[in-house]
Amino acid sequence: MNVLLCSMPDSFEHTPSMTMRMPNGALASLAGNLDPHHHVAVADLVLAQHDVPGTVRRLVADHQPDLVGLSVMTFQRRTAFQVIDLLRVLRPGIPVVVGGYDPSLAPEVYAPAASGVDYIVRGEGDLTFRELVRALEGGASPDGIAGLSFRRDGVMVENPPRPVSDLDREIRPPRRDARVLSGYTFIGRPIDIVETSRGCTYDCSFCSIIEMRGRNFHTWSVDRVIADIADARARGARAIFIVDDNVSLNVTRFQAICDAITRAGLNDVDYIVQAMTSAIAQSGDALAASMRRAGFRYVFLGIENVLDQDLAFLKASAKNARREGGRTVGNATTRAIDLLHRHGMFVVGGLIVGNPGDTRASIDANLAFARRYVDWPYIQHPTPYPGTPMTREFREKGLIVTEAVEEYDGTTAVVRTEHLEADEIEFLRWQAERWMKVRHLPVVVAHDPGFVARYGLRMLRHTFRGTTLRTWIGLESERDAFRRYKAIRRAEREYMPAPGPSGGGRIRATPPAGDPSPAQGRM
Ligand code: B12
Ligand code: SF4
Repeated sequence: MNVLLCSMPDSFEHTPSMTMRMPNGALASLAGNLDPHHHVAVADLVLAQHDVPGTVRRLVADHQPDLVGLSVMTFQRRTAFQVIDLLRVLRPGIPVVVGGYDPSLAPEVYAPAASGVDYIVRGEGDLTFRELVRALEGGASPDGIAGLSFRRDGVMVENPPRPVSDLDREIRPPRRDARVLSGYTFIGRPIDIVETSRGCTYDCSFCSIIEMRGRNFHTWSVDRVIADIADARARGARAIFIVDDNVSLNVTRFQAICDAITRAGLNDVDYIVQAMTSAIAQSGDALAASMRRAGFRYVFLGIENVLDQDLAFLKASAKNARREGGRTVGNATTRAIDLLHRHGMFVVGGLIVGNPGDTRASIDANLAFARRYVDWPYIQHPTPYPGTPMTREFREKGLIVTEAVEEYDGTTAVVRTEHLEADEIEFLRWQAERWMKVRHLPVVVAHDPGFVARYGLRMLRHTFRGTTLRTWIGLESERDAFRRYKAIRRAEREYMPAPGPSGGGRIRATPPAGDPSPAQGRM
């Protein structure tokens, strides 16, 4: 069969496509786990933001798919429906499969026949999708396929869930050669992604991972990880993002991976990873030194918040606790940052501001912390993704201000606090964060001078979009610039322009009639 797999084009404020266009790890993994005789084309539409409808048309014409699969995050839901509309115009009868976080955690949104979706793959998709394609090829019923929802007589039937996979035994390596678009980049370097494990045993209230797969941790062997990194590197990657949910759950294993990278001579690549502050702080110099030797450059730390009350709300106290002699002796964040800095790495500071009890002072405290300690801010607002415990709390407190999920991109404030309006929270973050980003520019110049020479001005313009000469010379307030920035963001979210004479394009701007609103169902 000809299978076309697409990820959605939508990106958000902290990952402007000019500097960061990453492959979606799910699609290459799905491709690698299909039976080898299928023709699979993987297309990350983030590489085609300038012309999504045209690219979809071309992909359909070039690959003549018998089946299309879409990977969807919640903030990409609206775009996904628009892409499905276009597919229905181009190939009316084609089976459409959706998977990823949004279809898994809000399947009811994709259930109405008007959604245009035929199959929903819930949770880990590699094996479910393989079995679905086998069933379609052989004309068999999808009845017994665990983890699948399928349409029968117009109604979406939900098969039982599939247990999480035993990675080494069951999940084959990704197929990067199935990608048909090019241009993945991280600040000018070709980038790829690698998984070494899946899952997490914590239960932070804002994170989708627990609802997605439960609390567990599964790993691949170090040898398989090194082979995968070597494959990515051989295909040209000079930056690699380790996308594990929480690689730092087992620091001994993580350090073994770092050392194996060095031994294999794969340390000429810039590595990026996300880690817990407690794990980094606890492991001291040994882990940090191994990471640096292996080429780790940016470490995203899930600091979440610097105030205890907020950490408690986010259920992120334990993962940020500093422990000595078996006792908690404070917060691990500054120690983790100090260690990473001492070993020459940069900290991407993940903070969440705008929690229910937040005041201007508590948000300011977090912004001041970021200003002082982190190299690159990755500050977000709590976002009510389907199925998270935090979403339930925000809903119960009546603090969610919009159900327009295309705004659920993490940097658009879609909830208010008990003391501040959503817009005010976003303004405070936006105003502070731009300058923190500018501060990191010299580091980027030193590492990637060619890229900065080419794109530096555009990067600055992007960071300060909304700001005009009038703002700089004080003829208008920063709030005017912020309003303009918000309008630009709204426009940026439109990836599917209105239909032209050739048809296609935006057919429907809102989710299909008959959908439960996100307020219903599992949100
Ligand atoms: C790596 C990562 C990123 C990277 C790269 C994203 C990319 N290019 O895809 C970066 C840092 C850029 C990123 C950014 C964002 N991310 Co992110 N990210 C992740 C992370 C850590 C791992 C995702 C991954 O690659 N996993 C490995 C692959 C193999 O697993 P998978 O994606 O789950 O895919 C499997 C199944 O879902 C399924 N599947 C997936 N798609 C499809 C499609 C089909 C057809 C089928 C059949 C099956 C299927 O099968 C796959 C294989 O088993 C997750 C999870 C986490 N713990 O935080 C968050 C996560 C996916 N991100 C999330 C969000 C919200 C974002 C942001 C919007 C904001 C933010 N929090 O940073 C931005 C926006 C991204 C953008 N496009 O601009 C949310 C999504 C929540 C939701 N309900 O939508 C998650 C779950 C984190 C969370 N907050 O809980 N992210
Ligand atoms: S530690 Fe990270 S992956 Fe684990 S539940 Fe918390 S935010 Fe999610």
